[in-house]
Amino acid sequence: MGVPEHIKKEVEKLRKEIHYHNYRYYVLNDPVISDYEYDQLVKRLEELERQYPELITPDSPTQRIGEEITGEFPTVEHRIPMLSLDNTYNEEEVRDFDRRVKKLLGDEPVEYVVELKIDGVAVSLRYEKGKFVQGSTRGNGKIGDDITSNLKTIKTVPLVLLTDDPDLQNIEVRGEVYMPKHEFERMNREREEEGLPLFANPRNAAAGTLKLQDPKEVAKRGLDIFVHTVAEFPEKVKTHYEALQILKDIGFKVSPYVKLCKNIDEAIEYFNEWVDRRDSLPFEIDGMVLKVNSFDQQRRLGTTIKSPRYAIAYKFPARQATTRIKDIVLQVGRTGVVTPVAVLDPVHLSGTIVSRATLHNEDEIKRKDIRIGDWVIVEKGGEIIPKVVKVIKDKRTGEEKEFRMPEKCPVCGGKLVREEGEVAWRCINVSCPAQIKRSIQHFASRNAMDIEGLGPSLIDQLVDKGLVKDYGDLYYLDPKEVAKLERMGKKSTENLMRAIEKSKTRPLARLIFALGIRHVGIHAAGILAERFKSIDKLKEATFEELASIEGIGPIMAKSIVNFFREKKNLEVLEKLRRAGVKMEEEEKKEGVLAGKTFVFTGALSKYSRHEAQEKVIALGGKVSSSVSRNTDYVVVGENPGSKYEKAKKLGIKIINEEEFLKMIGEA
Ligand code: 1X8
Repeated sequence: MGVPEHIKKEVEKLRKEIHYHNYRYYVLNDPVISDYEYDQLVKRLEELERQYPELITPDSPTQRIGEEITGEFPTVEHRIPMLSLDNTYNEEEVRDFDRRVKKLLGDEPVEYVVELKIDGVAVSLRYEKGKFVQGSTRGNGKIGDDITSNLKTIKTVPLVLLTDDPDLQNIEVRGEVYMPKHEFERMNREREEEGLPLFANPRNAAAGTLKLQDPKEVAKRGLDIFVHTVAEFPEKVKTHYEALQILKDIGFKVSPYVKLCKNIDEAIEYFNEWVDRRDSLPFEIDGMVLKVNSFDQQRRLGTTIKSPRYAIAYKFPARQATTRIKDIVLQVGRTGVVTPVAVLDPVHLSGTIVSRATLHNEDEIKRKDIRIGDWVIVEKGGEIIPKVVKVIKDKRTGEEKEFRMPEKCPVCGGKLVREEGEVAWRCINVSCPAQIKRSIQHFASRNAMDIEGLGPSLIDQLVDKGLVKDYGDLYYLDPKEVAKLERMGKKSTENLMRAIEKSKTRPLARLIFALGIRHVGIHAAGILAERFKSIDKLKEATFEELASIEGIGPIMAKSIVNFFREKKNLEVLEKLRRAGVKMEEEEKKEGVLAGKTFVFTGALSKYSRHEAQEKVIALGGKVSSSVSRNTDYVVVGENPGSKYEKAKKLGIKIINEEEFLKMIGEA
């Protein structure tokens, strides 16, 4: 009886695919499917080859063990093969492993040690007479690269062992070299600045670094190692768990996250714990390793040519998957930043179903050439929202559509603006529902209109109940409606209404700040109030006029012009005016400190630094954070800083708190 024709076809197809993906991954360093999907293909092929051994050929991808050697280093023949672990992806496969183990051992109880599976590069370290003599990569499992000098640069690789035990002088240990996440990020930042290609992940970065022919450069890259195995342990050591303790005692870095489990249930429980914890580690792990604890049992279980029968890798759920982009939509954040988001054909990822992925911004879409209809690889990293890693261009049909950034906000219809030097498009309509809570919070905040009692939870209720649609509506609130809100009694409603009323007469500078024009802080608002004296004048100001004002500059000028160009913003301003909010500077107060620039240093007793600055601005003065020849007064409080010294040096007039209070008519 021969092998069914459709099986032969499937095997052939699988081999072709796997060869192709090997090439993409190892040669081009540009995979087009996720690791998980790749493993599934290999698994299926292995399964069919087990079922029909007559189909196995020497060139089947299953017959090649491990990676290629580089050819640039001397090679090392491993005295004891460096095996790889069988991967499992779900609880059932892990329980199958447990059943297999128990069956082979004649149903003895089995303890497991469960450890982190470090996502790095496997290495072997050989010690003779207690000294580090040779370090190598796995290579193909039998022969690897001699990378002794590179490994010596890793500070956690002991050069001499911390023991005199004669049984431990000549040992070979196995471990995983990795690059910590922060080192990876730092290195990629540097590479970006130098225009070098970036590493895709910390594992690739570690592998690339170990291949360098320049140990000095390797030393700079912050590699580290966890050691987890001794190739051959002396007879007297009976368990893997003990062995780990000994490794630690004689100078190796051993992962602290190791659990001795009485049975497979405990092992699975520990695995599950790490599914959620993994992101809290400073290095990447891609699963857990389960090992039979007893060395006697390990010996009896033995190994296959490829992997031990006493250990498996239990991999975390895939964090990458391939799917199709159905559409690209815009999401508006609380600050008005518009983020393009891919709407996906729903796909399983890390135990959840993902149907959206962030595309970051317009430039990223262009850079990755992402189009609607594209097949893509999505990945869930440490962040909550998955991202699109890359487009699988081979799958393009020609039907894909390029994405054009819309001109209008999808939430409110306001015109989107993109400022020079920024990647983000923004909606600058202060009444845009996506931003309204935040814009009201800002409007009511202490340095703006200072509406006491109007905090975040009340704003939430006002907006959610539809009582306000922008900050202008605050001045038209019906007290009867407000009193119905949660935690709002008669008294607190009265207080709120009074605070709102009181805010109508805030100085112009505060109102300008309160509007929430991007880049316009309280300091700039003071300059604008002094210069234009009313909202109407400010509204009429041209870009050139604004940009020429000292302390404003082109970015702010553009932002101000854009703000008053948005029709919806003008409508809100009209609401403020009709409600009686003061929209020009009062002549009488103004001028007391007009034209004078103040710098504060040290702590004042009556007001906070900020409040004192507010006073100056309200009285027409200016505030600066540093002393220069343009400074008129330096107000010195308790424990003044270097500004005091600078003021003395430049001969600027120095006054104390009392003199300052006199100046503003409060002493
Ligand atoms: C590979 C790994 C092992 C361990 C951690 N991370 C790995 N990548 C461990 O035992 N803690 S064991 C192993 C292997 O045997 N191929």
